Amino acid sequence: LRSSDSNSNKSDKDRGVNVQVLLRCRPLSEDERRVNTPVVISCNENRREVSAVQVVANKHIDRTYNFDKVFSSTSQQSELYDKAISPIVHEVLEGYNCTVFAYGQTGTGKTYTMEGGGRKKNGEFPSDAGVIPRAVKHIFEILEAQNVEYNMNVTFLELYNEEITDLLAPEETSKFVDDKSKKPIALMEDGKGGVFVRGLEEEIVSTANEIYKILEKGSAKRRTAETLLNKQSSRSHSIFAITIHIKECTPGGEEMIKCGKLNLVDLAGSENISRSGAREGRAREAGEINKSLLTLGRVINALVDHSGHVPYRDSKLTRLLRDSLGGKTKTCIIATISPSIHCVEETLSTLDYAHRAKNIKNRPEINQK
Ligand code: ADP
Ligand code: ZZD
Repeated sequence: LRSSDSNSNKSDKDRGVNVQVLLRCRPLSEDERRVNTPVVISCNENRREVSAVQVVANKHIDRTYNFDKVFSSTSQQSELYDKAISPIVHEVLEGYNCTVFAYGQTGTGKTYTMEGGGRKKNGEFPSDAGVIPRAVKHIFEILEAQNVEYNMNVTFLELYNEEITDLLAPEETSKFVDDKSKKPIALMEDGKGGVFVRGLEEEIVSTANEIYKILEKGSAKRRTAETLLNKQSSRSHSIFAITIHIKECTPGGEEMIKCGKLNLVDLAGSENISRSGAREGRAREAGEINKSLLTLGRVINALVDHSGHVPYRDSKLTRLLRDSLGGKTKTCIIATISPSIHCVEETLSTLDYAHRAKNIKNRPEINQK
């Protein structure tokens, strides 16, 4: 079910469009290769299949899953961007809201995929730049080629232990001074079934370089907060969002504003979430249950099973991204896995989770004024 002119196509609206689920397997690390770590994952990109071999009681159990796209361990950042994200950016510029989630166990490449490893040296675009810097670059390239009037703003936040940190907020001069001008961050209902983050810094931007500077600022703030508050970065979610308003003239000479928003979400590590939902035992005792990640799983289950109540309100992540899960946003999930035998249990859990998420249906709509 695909259509580029979804605006005039009723079937999308009636039946809904499935959340797109992609699978990416990272390569073995140098250390893993050095000790000859066995690989248990094989990807077939053309058949869009991934298989995991598990040895149980001396028997090889082979499990195969299908996804909308599969990226093997040799896949490059540019390839993932061109095949999976570039079409999404075009939809954002047509006026859709789109969300990309990275989901997977810690160490499987969520941040590598979303942000990338590269830093900008001598102004060159790093070849291992991830989805965020590539989307930023691409959006400006398209807008500049179109010669349209637009304005744009970005937000960047982190969610840790159900607390929101604004990664773009100016440095607090002192934690010990009661600064009346400091706006507290809070999630507010907008009265139309949505939520917004009150007090969140929205930076107005007009060039890709400005956004890179903002990313730099955000990353620095994230690192400081991690050190200062002893945060474990694998337990935080980060959301970078770009909102674009484009002014267009209809052939009849009327002015029209199209508005698209792109949410790029790097989720907390999934290792404490079991295949059935909550992980009992060790993780729970250690207080390692991530409420937002658990609720995300429950929301997905409720949507897929049509089991009535969908517990969006139970966590900040699902309140913030409610529209991406069964709403009017186009959503893509990138599930990341390791090829190593040592991760096979978590990998199967990720594959099951991601495969189930394929059944979520959204009803995307263009925002137009
Ligand atoms: P996560 O965010 O899921 O915890 P990271 O993005 O930090 O994982 O990745 C863990 C390590 O693996 C990093 O050193 C990263 O550079 C490397 N890595 C992840 N995915 C890839 C990939 N597709 N190609 C090359 N290196 C990768
Ligand atoms: N993953 C790196 C940042 C980190 O954890 O520090 S890579 C990209 C998206 C969101 C935030 C940062 C980046 C990143 C970067 C690196 C160094 C300084 C600022 C920003 C990046 C990577 C490639 C191109 C542009 C930005």
